[in-house]
Amino acid sequence: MNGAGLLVAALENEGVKQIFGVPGEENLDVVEALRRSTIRLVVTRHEQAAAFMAATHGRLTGEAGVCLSTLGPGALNLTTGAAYALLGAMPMIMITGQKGILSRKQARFQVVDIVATMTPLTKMARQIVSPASIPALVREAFRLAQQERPGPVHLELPEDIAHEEWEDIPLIPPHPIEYPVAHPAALDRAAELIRKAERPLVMLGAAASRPRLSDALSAFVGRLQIPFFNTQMGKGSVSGGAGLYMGTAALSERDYVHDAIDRADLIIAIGHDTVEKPPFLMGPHGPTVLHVGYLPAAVEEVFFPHAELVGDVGPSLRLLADRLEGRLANASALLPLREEILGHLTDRAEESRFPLTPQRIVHDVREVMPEDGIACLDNGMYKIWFARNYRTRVANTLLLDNALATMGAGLPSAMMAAMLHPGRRVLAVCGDGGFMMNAQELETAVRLKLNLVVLIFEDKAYGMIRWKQAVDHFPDFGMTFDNPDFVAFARAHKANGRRVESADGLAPALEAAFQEGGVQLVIVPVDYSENARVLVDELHRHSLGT
Ligand SMILES: Cc1ncc(C[n+]2csc(CCOP(=O)(O)OP(=O)(O)O)c2C)c(N)n1
Ligand SMILES: [Mg+2]
Repeated sequence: MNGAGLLVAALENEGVKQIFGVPGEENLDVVEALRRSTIRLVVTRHEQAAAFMAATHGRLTGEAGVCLSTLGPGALNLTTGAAYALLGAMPMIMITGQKGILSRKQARFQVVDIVATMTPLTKMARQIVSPASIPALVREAFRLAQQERPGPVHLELPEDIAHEEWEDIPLIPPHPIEYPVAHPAALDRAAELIRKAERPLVMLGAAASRPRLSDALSAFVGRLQIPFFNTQMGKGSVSGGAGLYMGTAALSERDYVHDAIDRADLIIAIGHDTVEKPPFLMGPHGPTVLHVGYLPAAVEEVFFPHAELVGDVGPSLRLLADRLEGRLANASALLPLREEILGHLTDRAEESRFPLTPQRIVHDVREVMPEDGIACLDNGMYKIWFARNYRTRVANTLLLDNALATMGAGLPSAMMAAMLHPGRRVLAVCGDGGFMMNAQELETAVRLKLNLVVLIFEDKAYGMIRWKQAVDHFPDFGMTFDNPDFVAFARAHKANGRRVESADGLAPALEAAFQEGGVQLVIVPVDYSENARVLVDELHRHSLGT
């Protein structure tokens, strides 16, 4: 077997079912080994999309997704995806080609030091220098990518090592790992803090969305009856309409949910990852914060917990609840604020203005999406509206990126969700800017026969930056553009497209798109004057108490 064959056998050994990417000539031995394997090669139209898809596979399953590229230019196109997976804690393996390392028949043509490029963007970046090292290196790569805190790993396979014949080497079988549970002393200290709290509040952060955690979190919240809010990436991690949800901290301060946060004397921050835009700002007079996580907390200017419960989060929370269940007199002290906070989120949700308000769009999307439907967001102004206003009841049903916050990931992440969950409704939500950053993948989605609706917010602008420009009192300048005819664009890709022409037209358009199946674009004109009206003026007045 050659090096490529060994690599592909090692990937099969890890349970890999598909690899996304764009091969180059340096990968041809790998491509040939894939052809003979059980692994499907899914070519995309840009490596960045392949990386976003592989990362989303890791995010949704806990098992690393795999992407592939050639050397130099192709590998460089994976870097944004690497950063997306690194900041977002998504397990992913990137395999890139390279010219031969034992001789240099093409001098430095296309040669870039990709291992050095990937080093700060990954948990590990290695060049494979001998087929003999492949089984151990691949096992190590998956172990590192998947274990807490998950992230990307890069392996570079030079073409001569890929081609080199070697004896068969035994593969290393993977095994499940249970993490250690929090120390009893830490559990006692945490229980004491919570018992003494007068106004406790639970915060669910990004790590709360790990696929394996959702049942344990729901049980914890249900047993203790402490109200909770979540960060953007912690959204949906408690299932069921627990009646304890207080809102999502999409902004760092002054939003309605901060009425509860500002009054809390203890915040139990479960799985908070400071890659997210801060859900609240700690200061010298703020609440006590208890960090609960797989790993110790990172200390930041705005986040410096006073106590920590470190260990496997699910079992640790069960032990914590065992110490506290039925003994918390003040568990629900902040719950009376709930109605008022959530009430604001329905403002203008049914207004019939056209172009539509963002609140109306979020409302109508929720109507059309079943509880287990998955909405995958790109990055733009609408992300704040979805984070604040879209209610989730099933874990990982609103996928958004509040870590790298890159544009361009909405469509590829939705494609991956649609591949993993063919029986569920999957919606990509994009701006007219972000959609165009990976619009070429419509062809991939059609070729893969995915059922997928892409909702495009059309404001003919980089709306989010235009909003910030206005908030900061800069003149309106430089942020507008024109769009292609998106309906024709969809048709050109053998997909279908429809424009929403009235306020009442959105929900039926989405419903029809889902019913028809296949790849569907729905273009909705949006009125972003609401951004300043609500997110600046109204919240400012609210924070002043006027
Ligand atoms: C790759 C990338 N480039 C630039 C940015 C900065 N940025 C954040 S939001 C945004 C505008 C997004 O425009 P659009 O997708 O049309 O969404 P809108 O805000 O208009 O709804 C920009 C340029 C980014 N986050 N990622
Ligand atoms: Mg836009």
